Amino acid sequence: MDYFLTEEQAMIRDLARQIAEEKIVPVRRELDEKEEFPWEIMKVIAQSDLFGLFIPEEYGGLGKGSLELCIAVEEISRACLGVSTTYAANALGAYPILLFGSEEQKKKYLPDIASGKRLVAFGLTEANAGSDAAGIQTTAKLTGNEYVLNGTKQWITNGGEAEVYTIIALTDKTKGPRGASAFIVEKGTQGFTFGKKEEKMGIRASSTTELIFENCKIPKENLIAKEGMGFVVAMKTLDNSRGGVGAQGVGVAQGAFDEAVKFAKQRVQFGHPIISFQAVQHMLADMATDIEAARALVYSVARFIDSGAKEITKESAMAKVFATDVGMRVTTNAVQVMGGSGYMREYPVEKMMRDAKILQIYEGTNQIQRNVIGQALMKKQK
Ligand code: COS
Repeated sequence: MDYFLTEEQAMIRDLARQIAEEKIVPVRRELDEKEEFPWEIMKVIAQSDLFGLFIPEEYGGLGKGSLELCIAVEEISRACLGVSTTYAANALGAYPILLFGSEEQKKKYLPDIASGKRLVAFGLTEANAGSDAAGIQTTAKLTGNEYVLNGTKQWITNGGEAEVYTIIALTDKTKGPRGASAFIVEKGTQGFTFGKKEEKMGIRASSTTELIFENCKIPKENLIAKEGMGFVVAMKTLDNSRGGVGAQGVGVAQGAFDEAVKFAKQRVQFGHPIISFQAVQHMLADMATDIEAARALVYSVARFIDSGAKEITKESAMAKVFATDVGMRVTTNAVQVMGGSGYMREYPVEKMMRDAKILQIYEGTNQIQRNVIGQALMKKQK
């Protein structure tokens, strides 16, 4: 399918594909087995300027948008979702500053994020606040010129490895979601430590840790936007990043599909390559159609976001839910097409299937995405 990418967008795709094939594919199995953070690959991505894709030129980025980011995420995801999670979560962490930061905050943080010098992480989730994001308990109390943070964030992607953290905490416990505020916290700040590194089913190259705040004092200038805007900052951040999770679904599905087709052409049973059997052809046909539909939706939503549309909540939820369900379905069927070989670690599809599962869970479960779409439909009818 021709998605009518500009010359520049095609160049970004080719560059990300080259990095994926040359630098990620050869090491993905080892990174998965050793649960090793992909620093070497992050350096290559930084040298290629891909961290700055969505950051405006005035802050050292390339001044591109969601579509370019989705294209890069998709290509990296084709090779390894663990690596692409690290890359995409960096954008997630940067969005609160990009969308709501003051001029000073943007000047201070975005150039280093664009160059890949400093990784970012987004801290919303807590032990008792996952789908119910408004249920957070971490507090931030203004004392003189400082906010004092107390609480623990859980399952934070890039935890421990990132230098900069955008954190949602309560400045007024009595106000529910309207009592939340967003902050920038730097690694190394006194009272800010990391808990255990999680051992995961998939995306094992990525780092997932707790963030622990114990009387952690940060300058009051590190408040993003205004007190009480934290929940909106978080929701708008997720609105902008969920399309990227959809792109991860497209990428991992494409990666698994390519392996399944290659295998089905080579594997001979009953005297014929298994791709000649209609049962296998039908599975591959559904997989190919799913992938194209998911890519078309993800690119359309990214273009919609880049057009400057204000209301993107429903559409980004649709891209996330559809493309990540495709990611799970296609990787599972790739294992099925490849049979016993697909189940073995010698082939990459078992890892892709393990990795794909998280896409239906993080940045809002796919059940929550359907709630978000449903709520938007209800509002429209009023
Ligand atoms: N953009 C702007 N504002 C939004 C918004 C959005 N996308 N979604 C909600 N809000 C606002 C609402 O308008 C409401 O504001 P008012 O109080 O001024 O009316 C406020 O935020 C609370 O919204 P709501 O009542 O809908 O909140 P709920 O607690 O019912 O939950 C969902 C809303 C389910 C959408 C939200 O909690 C969610 O997305 N959960 C999943 C979170 C997630 O992705 N977790 C993964 C960890 S982050 S990587």
